[in-house]
Amino acid sequence: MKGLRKHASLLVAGLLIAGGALAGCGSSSDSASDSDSAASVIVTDAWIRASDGPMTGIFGDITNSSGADVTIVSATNSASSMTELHEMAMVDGEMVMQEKAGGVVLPADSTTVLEPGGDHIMAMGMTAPVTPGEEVEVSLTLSTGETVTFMAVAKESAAGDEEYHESDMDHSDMDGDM
Ligand SMILES: [Cu+2]
Repeated sequence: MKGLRKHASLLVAGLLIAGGALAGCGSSSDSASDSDSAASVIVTDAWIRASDGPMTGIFGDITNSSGADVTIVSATNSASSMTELHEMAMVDGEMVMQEKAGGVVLPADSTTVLEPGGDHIMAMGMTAPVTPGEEVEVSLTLSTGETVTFMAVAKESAAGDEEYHESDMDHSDMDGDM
């Protein structure tokens, strides 16, 4: 009996670990074995706004070459305890950022740009300042069950401070490579 119980609790622990990778994505079951699409979503030119905290934005170009829409359902990063997917919205005549319901959709065979003034990844609850040149690891969990991990390099940017006022969207110091 003892042995059986021990085995059962190990099994539960294993399921919890496996389930963690799919958090927020209840419907995808066996897509982790679908290696064909492993590299179908690629992040380039990723950067994080250098900041003393408590929160800052993460940006980049995300290319989905899979032929089907894919959704970023959640994210994590090494610079903060909490990560949200944000969008800009007009609230009471002012542009503010808010959590994007349902995640960020990456349309099939196209590149989605995360940039100041648009959809972005938000590092919240930073435990230490992020200084220019520093690299932060970011992981995205996709609706396919895949995880995409990349490094974002910290850059100074005056573009859109955390409130992202509409008039702040003219950012000349960004090296737009698109
Ligand atoms: Cu934000």
